[in-house]
Amino acid sequence: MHTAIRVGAVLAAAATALPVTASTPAMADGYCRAGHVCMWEDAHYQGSRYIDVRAGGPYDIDWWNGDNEISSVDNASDLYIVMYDNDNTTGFLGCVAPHQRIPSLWRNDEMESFIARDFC
Ligand SMILES: [Ca+2]
Ligand SMILES: [Ca+2]
Ligand SMILES: [Ca+2]
Repeated sequence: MHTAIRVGAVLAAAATALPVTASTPAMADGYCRAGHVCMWEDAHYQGSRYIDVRAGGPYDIDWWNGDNEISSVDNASDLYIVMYDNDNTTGFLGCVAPHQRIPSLWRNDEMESFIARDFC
C-alpha cells in the first residue's frame, strides 16, 4: 500500500521521470539541487542566483532576473541545457551537458532564454 502511494506521488510530481529520490541531499551537486538548473550573476557561482528552476522550460529570463547578466551555470539535471542569446529560444548560444558546471560562460552576459531537453 505504501509503495502504491509513493509511485502515484512521483508520477504526479515528475513528468520528466528524473531519477531523483526523496533522500537525495538538497545540494547533491554542490551548488544546485538535483534536477535543477541554477544560474548566477557573476562567475564562479557568485552574486545573485537569478535562476533556480527544475530542468524544463522553455524559460525566458526576465530582465529583472538576470537576462544578459548570466555568467555561471550549474546544470544539476540529467538533461542538456540549451542556451539562447534572445527571448523565445532564438539565437543559439551553446549547450550545458548533463551535470556540467560552467564557472565562467564563454558567452558572458548574453543569455536570455533556455530550455532543458535530452539533446544539445
Ligand atoms: Ca554577469
Ligand atoms: Ca529578454
Ligand atoms: Ca542577449
